[in-house]
Order: sequence, then structure tokens, then C-alpha cells
Amino acid sequence: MKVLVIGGDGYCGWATALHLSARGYEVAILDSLVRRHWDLELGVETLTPITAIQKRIDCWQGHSGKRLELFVGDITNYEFLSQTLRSFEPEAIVHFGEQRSAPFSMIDREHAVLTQVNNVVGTLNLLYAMKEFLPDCHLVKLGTMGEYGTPNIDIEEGYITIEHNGRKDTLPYPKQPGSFYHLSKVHDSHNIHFACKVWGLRATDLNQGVVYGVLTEETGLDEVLINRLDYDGVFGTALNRFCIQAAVGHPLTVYGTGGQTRSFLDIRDTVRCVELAIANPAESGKFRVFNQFTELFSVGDLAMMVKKAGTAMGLDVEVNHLDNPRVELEEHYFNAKNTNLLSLGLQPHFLSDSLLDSLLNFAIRYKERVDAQQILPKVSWRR
Ligand code: NAD
Ligand code: USQ
Repeated sequence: MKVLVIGGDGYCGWATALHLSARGYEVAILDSLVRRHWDLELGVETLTPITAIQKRIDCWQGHSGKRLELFVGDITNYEFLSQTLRSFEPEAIVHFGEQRSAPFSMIDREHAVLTQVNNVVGTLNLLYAMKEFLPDCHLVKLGTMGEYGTPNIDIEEGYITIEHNGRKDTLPYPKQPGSFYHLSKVHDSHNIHFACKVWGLRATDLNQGVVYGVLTEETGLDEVLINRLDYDGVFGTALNRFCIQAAVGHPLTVYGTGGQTRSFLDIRDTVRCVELAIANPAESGKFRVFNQFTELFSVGDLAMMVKKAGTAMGLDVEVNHLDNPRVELEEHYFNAKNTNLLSLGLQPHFLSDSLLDSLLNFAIRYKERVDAQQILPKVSWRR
């Protein structure tokens, strides 16, 4: 099967492209490389020394004998996008190609607009291009658990059945996202749902939790295949940041009380979930939603787990509670369903001492590359 991975030079996309290629899918990567540009603009670098995309692809060919096709361009450019779809003719498209940082989207008006134009227009172009050239292709779109926010009831997978004034219906689950980035994902979901309804497209929205870890079977084969691992205050995410902070002796940056609970998954499960979604496509006209995570943790609990693992390795780990730069509930109910992917056969990697040890050791290996100035959060939701 031919699969186009949009955003295939990024953290989730690179690991997924290699995972699918290793399993016999014919894979092409489409990426504008804009994420490398945003890093330069912010003056940040991934912990790991990622190589040029062409070098990565050559190296993968050397290891696997398989060539990934590469299309460098921006999906907000409709001409480029439609030419790519006509030339590669994928049967499934995995769409990771968005601006994915909540703090980046909250820097100022320009970054909020950039985020929403990039994400919403990119996805809308993709829907039109699929309608025009590949109406039977399956769209596997990366959404986020953050679309739901933190409601005081259980979170279902995309839809909820409600009885109101004696009548009953199954409706899209209410959305209460916490940043202009998370809002862009909600807008995408609505656009995709509508396109499935009116044009009969088939799509799966993978509402993914926070991803942690760096190594997958394929990216660990060679240093040239190494994946990015962000630790800075804009693109770094909770558990990855805590491990890198522990490795360099920086107090762990828990925002507020740390009672914020989120859903998490290992990057080795990200690649597997996408594969499961592709192998079991949505029916024509159907907009499916899967909650893609394996466990729930509060950020305070994660910090304590990293402290325990770090201390056992001889690191001196302190936990610091900073004033929360975000506007979010710090103590709340959070219980989300995740049965759809499990019933397709996902066998989760649960967060374990060995994963924490390997992530900490990985961070220690590259700790000379850490710029301590980039660790504290500088973007405030209130400004
Ligand atoms: P990333 O920034 O590492 O990768 C995104 C890639 O998309 C980059 O290589 C970037 O150059 C490319 N891109 C962005 N806009 C593009 C455009 N208009 N045209 C072409 N390419 C474009 O991000 P990631 O962490 O790999 O996240 C991938 C997807 O998964 C995102 O949609 C994100 O919202 C979602 N997600 C990520 C996480 C996480 O913890 N990393 C969690 C949940 C959901
Ligand atoms: N947090 C801290 N300390 C830190 C970093 C974060 O306490 O140093 C807290 C935040 O305040 C928040 C939680 O940890 O309550 C998660 O923050 P995060 O930066 O790890 O994740 P988030 O901003 O939600 O975004 C990340 C990805 C995004 C994806 C989302 C999934 O960047 O692309 O959509 O995770 S989810 O969180 O389920 O919405």
C-alpha cells in the first residue's frame, strides 16, 4: 500500500515513515521543513543532532534497501499539494504536517494567525485535493486529546450520546481546547467531519495525547536516523522535558500545583497506532475518531517518577513548582476512553522504570547540547 506521510521530517512523522517502510508500505514523505526554520527563528535546537532529510533518507535506504520518496513543499500551496497527490497516488495519507506547539501559538497575534492559517488551510487544501484527485484515499489525521479540554465528565471517543428534553442523539463531543493551537485542531476536526459527510471522503482523526520517548526500532539503527527530541520551553513537552532537565541538573519545571492530568503515550505506540488505523480504514463517508493514548498521569506525578528514576541513577533531581504560564485548571476530573485502538490490537508500552532509565541515559549522552537558557517557559497565556 502506498502511504504519504505529511510532516514526515518531524518527531512523530519521521518515526512513522520508517516504521511503515520497514513493514512493507511504499512510503513518501511530504514536508516543507518549516519546523527546522521555526527552531532557527526561536534560536533553539533539538537535544539530538538531526541530519538533513536527504541524508536521513539515503541512510534508511542503506539499512533497509527501501527508498522513501521526498516531496519538499507546503500544503498551504494547493498547486504543489495536488501535484504531489497526482504523482504519488497514495491509498492512505497520514497528516502530521502542522504547527504543533501550544506555547508557539500563544506568543502573539502573528504566531496565533500563523498557526491557524498553516493548520486549518493546510488541512482544508488536503480535503479539496483528496475530493478532486483521490476520493477513495483514507485520511489519517493527527488531532489531539487537548481538543476536549478537561470536562467534569468522562471523555468519549469523538462522540457522545445525549438525551435532552426527551429526545436523544449522538453528537460530536464538546470541545474546550486550551490554546490557539489546540483550537486549530478543533477547526480541522469540524472541516474533516463535514467533508466526509458532503463528499463521502473517509477519515480517521487520531486524538493523540502527549508523546514521550525517542527511540523506535528503526530510528535507533543509526545515528543518522536519530529522531528529534525537543526540550525547550516552546516545543518541548512535559515528560521529555523533565528527563532532559534531570540529566543536566535543572530543577524540574512543574507549572502550578502539577495537578493537571493529561493522557500520554510512548512514541513506539504512536507509530503502531497509525499503522493500525491505516490497516483498518474508515468506511467511505465516515469520520472516525480514536483517542490515541495509553495512560493518564498528572504532571506532578510524572515529575516525581523522573525524580525517583534520576535519584536511583545518582542524579540530583529537584522539583520546582513555577507560576503557571498557561491558563488551565490545575485540579480537575480527567477520565478519557481509549478502547478503539486497543480493540484493533494495540499492545501498549506502559511507562516503566526501564523507559525512564533509557530516556535519562539518552539525555545524559547528549547533555552538552542543552542550552540551559531555553528551558524555562517564556510564553504567557495572559499577555
Ligand atoms: P513536529 O513539529 O516535530 O513535526 C511536524 C512536521 O510538519 C515538521 O517537520 C514540519 O516541517 C511539518 N509541517 C508543518 N506545517 C507544514 C505545512 N504547512 N506543510 C508541510 N509540512 C509542514 O511535530 P510532531 O511532534 O511530530 O507532531 C506531529 C503531529 O502530531 C502534529 O499534528 C501534532 O499536533 C500531533 N501531536 C503531537 C504530539 C506530541 O506530543 N508531539 C501529541 C499529540 C498530537
Ligand atoms: N507542563 C508543565 N511543565 C512543563 C511543560 C508542561 O507542567 O515544563 C504542563 C502544561 O502546563 C500542561 C501539560 O504539562 O498542563 C502538558 O503540556 P505539554 O507542553 O507537555 O503538552 P501540550 O502543550 O498539551 O502539547 C503537546 C504537543 C501537542 C499535542 C498535545 C497533546 O505539543 O502537539 O497536541 O501535547 S494533549 O496534551 O493531549 O493535548
